[in-house]
Amino acid sequence: MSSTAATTVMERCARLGAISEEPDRLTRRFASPAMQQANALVSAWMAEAGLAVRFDPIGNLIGRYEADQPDAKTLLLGSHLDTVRDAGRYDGPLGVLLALACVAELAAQGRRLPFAIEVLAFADEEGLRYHSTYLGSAALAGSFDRANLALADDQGITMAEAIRAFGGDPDQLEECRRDPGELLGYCEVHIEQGPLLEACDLPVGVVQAIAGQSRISVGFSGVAGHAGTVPMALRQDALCAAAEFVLAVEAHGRQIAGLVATVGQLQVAPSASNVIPGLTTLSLDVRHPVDQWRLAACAMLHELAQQIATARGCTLSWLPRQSTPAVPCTPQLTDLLAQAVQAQGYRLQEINSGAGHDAVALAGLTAVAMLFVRCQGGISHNPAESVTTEDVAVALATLSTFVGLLASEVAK
Ligand code: HGY
Ligand code: MN
Ligand code: MN
Repeated sequence: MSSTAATTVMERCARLGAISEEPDRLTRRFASPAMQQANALVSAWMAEAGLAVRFDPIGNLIGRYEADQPDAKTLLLGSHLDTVRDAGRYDGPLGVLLALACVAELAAQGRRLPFAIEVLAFADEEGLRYHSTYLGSAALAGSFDRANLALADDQGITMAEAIRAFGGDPDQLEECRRDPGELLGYCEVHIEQGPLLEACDLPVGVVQAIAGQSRISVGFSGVAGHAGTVPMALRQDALCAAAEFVLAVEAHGRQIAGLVATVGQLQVAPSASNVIPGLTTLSLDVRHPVDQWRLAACAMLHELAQQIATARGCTLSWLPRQSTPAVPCTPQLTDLLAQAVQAQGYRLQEINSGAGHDAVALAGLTAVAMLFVRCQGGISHNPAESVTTEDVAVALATLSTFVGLLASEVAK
């Protein structure tokens, strides 16, 4: 089963990878027309496999496969369909399509389990459009922050407007929330986005914990001026302040073991070659497996930013956008996943995830487990992201074995 199905998963990742907001690279943001197209394609594949398909008010796509009995609990599988800018085609979609392939196989065999399975295609994990993240999974977990609805994107469209335009309903987000009593747990398959499995020469690994992350919007406001007439000593150059801060972020990240700190976005205004920049806005992303180290690093960087701004006659704006704690995966579920890996004949490699995943939001609702798939060079958030069909086949066989082990547990 797995190799043919794995080939289908790869073909479908390629087809989804061609659905983008931009002509020459893969970018698919929350509640965008490209997400509509992707949802239409995946919901057709879900229906073809015999799943009952629906959308919830925030735009999550959900395919349900009923149990062998009414009132049975539900196992959630899946991942996200949104992407970063200039993305690879596997971060998110691989987990959705692999989960669908697993359920499609059960349906093709006419097998019903002592639990229902829902394949979830989450609406927003990356947070590209609104700089928050886990919007879809947080709504399903009941932890969605309604203040997000007022956030505006780069075009000034609020999240509430975007949800309505997408066909969702921001006033009904409560309906997305799932009852934990109805759930067995959530299992997500995702590319590793790191080098460990390749270094261990293993196709898959089992995630033990997911690092916490903080996202902050930082701004330096100085004085725009004439590049030809303002002496260097009299400048309040917002870009020089930002540049000094970016290097301070890198230096701090290098100093603290386990810490990663990144400035991924930087806008300059008014952005003219003969004008001293008056305003810079930048994104700060800080992560660590231990929350107090992450929070201490954010506090330290905030202080550093203020010192730099003061020394350069600039004012600082510091707007925390997100702070999600580190999340351990659930041992009971993870143990079954570990058994499923070993049943494929591979030794068990435990991994901590530096990347965030929808499992972080779901951990507030139900038991969670994650299976990582080797990706070449650990490259991700990059169009060069790649996996092999053979490794996808191992991941698919592992997920199917995991579902079978869980069914045996539930049937006891
Ligand atoms: O940024 C992350 O860790 C994830 O890809 N959203
Ligand atoms: Mn992802
Ligand atoms: Mn990602």
